Amino acid sequence: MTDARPRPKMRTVGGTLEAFEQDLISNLYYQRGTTLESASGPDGYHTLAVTVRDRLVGRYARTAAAHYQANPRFVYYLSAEYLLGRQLRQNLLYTGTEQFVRPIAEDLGVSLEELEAYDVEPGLGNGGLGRLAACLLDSMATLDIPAVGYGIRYEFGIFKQAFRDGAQVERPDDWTFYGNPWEFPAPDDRQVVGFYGSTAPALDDPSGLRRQWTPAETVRGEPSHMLVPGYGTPTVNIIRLWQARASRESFDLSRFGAGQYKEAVEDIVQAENISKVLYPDDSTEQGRELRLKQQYFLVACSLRDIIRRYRLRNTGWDAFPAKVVIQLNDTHPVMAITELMRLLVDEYRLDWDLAWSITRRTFNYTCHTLLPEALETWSVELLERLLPRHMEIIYSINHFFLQEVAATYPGDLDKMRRLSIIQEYPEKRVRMAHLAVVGSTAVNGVAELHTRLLAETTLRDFAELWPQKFHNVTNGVTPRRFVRLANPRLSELITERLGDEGWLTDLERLDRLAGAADDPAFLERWREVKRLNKVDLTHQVERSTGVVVDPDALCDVMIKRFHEYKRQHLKLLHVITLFNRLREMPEMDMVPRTVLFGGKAAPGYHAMKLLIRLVNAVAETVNTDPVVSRHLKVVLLPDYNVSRAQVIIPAADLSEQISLAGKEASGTGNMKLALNGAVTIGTLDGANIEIRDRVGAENFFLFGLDAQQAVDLRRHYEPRAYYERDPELRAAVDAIASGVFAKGDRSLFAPVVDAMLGRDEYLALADYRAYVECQDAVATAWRDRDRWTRMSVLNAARTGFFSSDRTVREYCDKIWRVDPVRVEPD
Ligand code: 9GP
Repeated sequence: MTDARPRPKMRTVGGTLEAFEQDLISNLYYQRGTTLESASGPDGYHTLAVTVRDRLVGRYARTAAAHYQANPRFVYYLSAEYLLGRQLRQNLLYTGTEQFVRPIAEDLGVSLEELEAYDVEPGLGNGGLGRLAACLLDSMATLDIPAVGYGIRYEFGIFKQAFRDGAQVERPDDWTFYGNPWEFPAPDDRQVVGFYGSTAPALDDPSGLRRQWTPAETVRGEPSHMLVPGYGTPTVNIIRLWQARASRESFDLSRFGAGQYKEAVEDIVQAENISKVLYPDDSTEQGRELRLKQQYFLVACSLRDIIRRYRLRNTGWDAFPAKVVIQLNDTHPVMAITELMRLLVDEYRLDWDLAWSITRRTFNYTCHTLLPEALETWSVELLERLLPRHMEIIYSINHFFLQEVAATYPGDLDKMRRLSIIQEYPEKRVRMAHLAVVGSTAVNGVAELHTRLLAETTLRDFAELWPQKFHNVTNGVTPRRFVRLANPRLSELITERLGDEGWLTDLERLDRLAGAADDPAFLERWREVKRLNKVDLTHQVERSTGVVVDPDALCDVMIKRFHEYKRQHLKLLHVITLFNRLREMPEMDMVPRTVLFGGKAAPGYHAMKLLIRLVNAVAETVNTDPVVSRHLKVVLLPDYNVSRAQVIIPAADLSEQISLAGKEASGTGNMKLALNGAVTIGTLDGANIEIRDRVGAENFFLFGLDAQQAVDLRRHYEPRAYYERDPELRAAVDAIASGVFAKGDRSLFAPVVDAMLGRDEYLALADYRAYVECQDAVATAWRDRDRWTRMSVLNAARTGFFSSDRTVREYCDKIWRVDPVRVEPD
């Protein structure tokens, strides 16, 4: 390594620059077995990653020691997904080593950006639910909360999205292909999990409630962990991930010897399929069984690990709920309730009532949906086969619960039927949300409207029975990743204006920016930041789609999973309306816009895959039309993920949050976008309402039905009437039907038109006119540069409430009742 220029002597928590450089060289040599002269790109990345990671290891060791010493109450967060995003930049920032890397890399003739290209996003998540889990872990560490996240180490994650002829194709996300330098294997803590088999009475138990399960199959859970550092604190928590491995006996040596190679490894393949992918397609019986296997695998491994940890410092079971609080992230890990009962009653031989009291005091449940179809149920037949003992336990829990219900509502059979954990018709199924509510101390929704609607509709009978169980904890996002890392330019401007970086851990300090909204010089700089971010985005768009977009156009962004209730089709109707207007009046003075979509559709969700195809088809038509494309561009960026979000969000001017009111539990993209100065166009849904309350009605473009109006309208809704009476709407729908976006093929997108004119489940046609008018108001506001920039500044200034630090504090106060544990500083 050359040492051409004198470099400043720097010392941070990450050590000195010289020490960092030494460690890099030594890691390259001893860990990668190579030298500076012959190192490849992946060598460089891995060496850098390991060198940065090692700065966290000392902190992790001190955190573990402090936790051991304090023996505090721990939060154990159980989640099917974690959408962590790339780790390198985050860990450079959190260790204070960012400043070292640039000069060193410069000397070596390689840029940080080049190295970062090898930093792959862990394929452990899917959408808002998983990203929320990642934000909460970040905030827990930042607030020194003793916590462990538990999840599955999916080999292929969800999938990588590509487009072929505009259609989504799913490719495996082989995210560990080059290895994952951020992860530590922990083979000593492996667990064994059983499936199938039979149960028998425990001979010494007169109550009949204790039984013996003999599984027919076992699988090993191999743990590893990734470090979760806090920002501005030495606390480093972990996320523990389980990967399924066949038990040793699974390899059939005799078959292998006989040349039956496929058969010899059959059991291994079966076992390891459990952690292959996130959310395996559940449209087949096998797919459903695999999903349930995954869920049980996660909770069985995690609970044993939690008990192991508890027993390091505690004896007996009385203190268990005082030391262990388990948060169930949605219904996927809810089988943990029955598994803890099984462990306590069958294996640790506690009596049923004590076990139930411990269990109920240990668990809490966060519900993330309002869609009844998203509340999981499992067929009794499948459960009896896969987890026979758990099914018995569910029956017993339900039996005692319904006795309680009968005592509260004597003779009210209808109430019992509605509350029961078992749904009887049309087939017997276990309602996981009911099990979650019955087995938890606290249940929470994720935005005020969501919590209210849960209590009034989806979980109404439970909210009447146990009103004190229900809480609201509005979601939040981490400002470290979604402002500081994603938007360094804006962060610098904010820090300069506020005087220090305190806002990164106390986001409500952003409200002091409100005063700057009337300072023309500040507005100018704010605009400049946004413009530079838009230039970055245009490069990314061009690189991945070939479409050239204008950085000065209004950047109109809809980034989220494709789902009917989120109404990407409503946005598309607006786009087609603009297209039609421009075709009719080529000379019209339209505000130039780039409409940017990003999002994946579940592989089995055919309606949404067709919509993706339509978005791409409309984009192609718009972008190649010589007249229209002067004012309008449409892009669907492939493979939307956290890294792409970090480029799109800082560049967005307009944030599309247009779900039908009463359907989106919260949304968190809405928060990230507002914090980065995008103005929202949205309905009164999820956390939009709280965003609007804070930023002010004059800084938010509101349209459409509210939740109650939507329910009322649904009763007598006729989408065709809207179509008939609104010429622009008719023209937009007819354009799709005419085949203009499908090279004249009228049949390709006919199902989209049929769905709109037939049932229009999410009332897009009813909201169309209000939406288009609101978009016209957006365009008018955009023309007034100062007005728009003021709105943008005020959106960022007034959304500090939506920090996940505040969310975690609320969980701590209302639900977890845990205290921080301070870790010895560096
Ligand atoms: O759909 C909700 C989304 O509104 C919310 O922001 C997110 C985090 O709370 O959870 C999503 N829910 C799911 O992904 C599945 O229930």
